[in-house]
Amino acid sequence: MNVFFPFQRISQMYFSFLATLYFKVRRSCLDLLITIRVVVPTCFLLLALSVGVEIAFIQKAESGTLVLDDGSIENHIFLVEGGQFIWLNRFTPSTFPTYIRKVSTIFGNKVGIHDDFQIAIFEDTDADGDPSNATLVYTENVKPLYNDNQTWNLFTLSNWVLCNGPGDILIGLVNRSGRFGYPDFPATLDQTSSQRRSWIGAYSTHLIPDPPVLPTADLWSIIDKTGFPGNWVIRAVTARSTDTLVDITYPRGHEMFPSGSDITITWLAGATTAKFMLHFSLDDGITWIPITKQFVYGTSYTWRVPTLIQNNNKCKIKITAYGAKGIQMFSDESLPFKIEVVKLLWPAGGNEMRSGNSILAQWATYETKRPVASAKLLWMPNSVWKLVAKVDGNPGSLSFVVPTLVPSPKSVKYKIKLLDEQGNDIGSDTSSAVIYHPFVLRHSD
Ligand SMILES: [Ca+2]
Ligand SMILES: [Ca+2]
Repeated sequence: MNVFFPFQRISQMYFSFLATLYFKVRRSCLDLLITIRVVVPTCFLLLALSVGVEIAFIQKAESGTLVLDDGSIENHIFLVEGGQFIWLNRFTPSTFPTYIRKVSTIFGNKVGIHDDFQIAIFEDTDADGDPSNATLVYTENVKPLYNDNQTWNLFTLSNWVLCNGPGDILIGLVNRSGRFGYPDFPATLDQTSSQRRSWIGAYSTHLIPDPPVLPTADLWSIIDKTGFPGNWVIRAVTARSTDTLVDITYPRGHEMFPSGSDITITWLAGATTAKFMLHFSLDDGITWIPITKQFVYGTSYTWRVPTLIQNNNKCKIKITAYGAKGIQMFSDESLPFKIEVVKLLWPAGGNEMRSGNSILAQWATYETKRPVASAKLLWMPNSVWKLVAKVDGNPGSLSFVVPTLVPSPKSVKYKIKLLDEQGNDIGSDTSSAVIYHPFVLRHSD
């Protein structure tokens, strides 16, 4: 017995231990089950709630546009002697607060692509239809992206502009490069019908104070009363809330970036956005290529511009915002910009040349896919590209004499083409038209 006693005790202890363990395990299983039952739905509920909050935020953004014009331009307005003026559209949004995100307009070809313009945003809360007592809330300086009389210049503002209302928002432009004698015809007017909401102001000094002041002293009128009834071609993109938005502030569109260079993409990020996915396109937004495999945090990213095999002016950036729980929010696309492998600096077009002239063609080369083995200069005198000269290596310039052509073309184009060891094209750039003057012999009478 004594022999077995300890064993019995041990076995008793053992069974008692097993029993305790069993009950403990059972209890902890139950606890676990209870925990799972309680915690899991709470998790789901919390997740659902937070996801729901993110979705609710998305619905709150409600983007809209402020538009008076019909999109077709019937007139271009400038001051008879030239000079700066301000032209504004009066909008009455149905809901406030309203954030102004982007302002757009169309410019005609009398405007220079390097001219300075100023966007000016005012609020007029008395809702009397007369913007004379409007308060300036925002200005931003911009340059035209396009001056072809048809492509919209869409300017994403560097800040979201909060208008608390009620009443009117005035969105105007000032031609800051305007000066005495400069017929820039900067203000495009839709005259198909008039909403009687477009205003104009100027000073006899030919200048507009910076920041602009309303009303101007010498000319302040609804445009209809000056003999030009219509609506300025100025629009705005708005939002009720910016919480879930992303707006790209750089690149803005129309920039030229050397192939292989670094640029810093920047954006405005809404309060509930947490992370971003960045893409680029080389075909005007038809297909998108990820810039990053992982989410990007913050509001800027340094991007190594891809090294292309050809100059490309259909490049775009897209940024998509996500909430902290991974819910996809809004996205924004830039306007198209250009990536260049090579640039023909001279003759670049817009100049003149005469047969017999000695010309030094010059080009700049950026990062190429493969080493440049040779370069060819071509020209198009009669709708077909013909070789002007070929050089070994990539000297960046070569000289040639302009031949005399019969019949004589009115204009010609030039092209620089870079070739690799195997003779494959690894980059080219074409000039715009160069006026061609033939060498003419005259006899005396
Ligand atoms: Ca029209
Ligand atoms: Ca007023």
